[in-house]
Amino acid sequence: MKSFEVNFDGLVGPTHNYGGLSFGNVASQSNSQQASNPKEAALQGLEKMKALMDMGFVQGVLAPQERPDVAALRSLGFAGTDAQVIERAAKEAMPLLVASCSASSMWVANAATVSPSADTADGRVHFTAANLNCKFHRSIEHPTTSRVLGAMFADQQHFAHHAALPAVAQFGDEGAANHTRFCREYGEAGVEFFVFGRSAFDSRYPAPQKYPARQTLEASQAVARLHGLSEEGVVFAQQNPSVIDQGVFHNDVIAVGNGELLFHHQDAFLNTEQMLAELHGKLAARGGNFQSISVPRDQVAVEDAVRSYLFNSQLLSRADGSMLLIVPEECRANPRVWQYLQGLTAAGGPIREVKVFDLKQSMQNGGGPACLRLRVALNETELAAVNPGVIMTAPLYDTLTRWVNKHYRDALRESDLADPQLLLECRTALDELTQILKLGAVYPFQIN
Ligand code: SUG
Repeated sequence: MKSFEVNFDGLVGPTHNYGGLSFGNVASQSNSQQASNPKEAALQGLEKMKALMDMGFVQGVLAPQERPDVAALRSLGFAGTDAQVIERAAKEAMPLLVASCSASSMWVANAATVSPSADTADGRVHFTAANLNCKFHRSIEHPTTSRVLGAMFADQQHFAHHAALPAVAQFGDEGAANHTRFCREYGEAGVEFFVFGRSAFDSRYPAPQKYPARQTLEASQAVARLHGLSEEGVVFAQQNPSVIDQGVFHNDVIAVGNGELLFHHQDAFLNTEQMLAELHGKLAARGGNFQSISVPRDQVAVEDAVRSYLFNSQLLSRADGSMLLIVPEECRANPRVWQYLQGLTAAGGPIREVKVFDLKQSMQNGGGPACLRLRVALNETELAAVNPGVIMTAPLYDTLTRWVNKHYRDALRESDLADPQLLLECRTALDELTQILKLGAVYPFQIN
């Protein structure tokens, strides 16, 4: 049976703004308070989806969330009508209003961890929504994420959904941003690679000193158990705490994997040799030939990786078996990174082509091509069971482009977030979107 890796990209929501909300994420902190352009952000994302579809990849779309999140503000004690809740939060606690307006659900690599059916004990595709509990503005995403994923992957014969892990730092879980899967073919059993930043219960694992490690070993282990993965099909590895302290807040900022290949920075992990040997051995037992490309620090420093997002790229398999790397414009702007990429594609290795995309609106908040997509490996039968409304087609692209142009603003500043009209605009747009994507009622304003 044929199998595919489907990329579901997060559609940027109408409240995209630069709130400076993510301590440890260099771009988010340095672009705080700048005016954003939600319309441009959404169109840039749609263009990437369309380009991948045009190249022959199966592409899906994941809906944004209702913002401002009035219910989150109510849970913090702001009361009255929706407009009064927003007005009071703006007056008394602006950072909370900003957090409740974040369009951060666009970075769907953090929406969930997904295990394909070939790896799981019950032969279904498993999803665990990420609790994202390191940051308040992200911790409020998972209830709606679960409803949206449930509406996209509704068929219980093929899809199993798990609620987010307990909402405490000991089980901090950031979803697929710290998870990669190696395999020979997408439909065959593979090796799932979980990367954590610290351990909550075992002090033998070193932790970063300056910035938070968002993913714990215990969270990754819990997800592997929930999904029914076997011991032979998983590898757990620790991120190098010193790169977290240099702004690598998720592993997908310093490594990306696809098929049998791991493309990573030399300094990405702790105990790298041992980890590579384990990956090699476990994939070999599944008939695969694990390979890795380590980018040396004397060619690309960690700082260059963080600024350019070289590793936050999409590594895609082409029909001829070679691979294509989708990188952000910032890679071309960095001479060392660009030179490295020229050498990489000329070397005759597995990565033969690089394609550049302008994702500046998302990049300025620390979200590159890989952050914007959730990978779901599916066989033909499973793909046929996905809600067809969320699979990208040329007409859907046109409809979504018109929808963005109709509803989105082209500038948003912090002062605009207090405008109760923004909530109405957002709800009107999302109500229409659920009809376009055939999701049914998934937003709080539609179900309460
Ligand atoms: O969680 N930025 C996101 C970026 C997430 C990137 N995702 C992956 N690497 N997979 C984060 O730090 C910034 C929001 C603001 O500051 O307005 C933000 O949430």
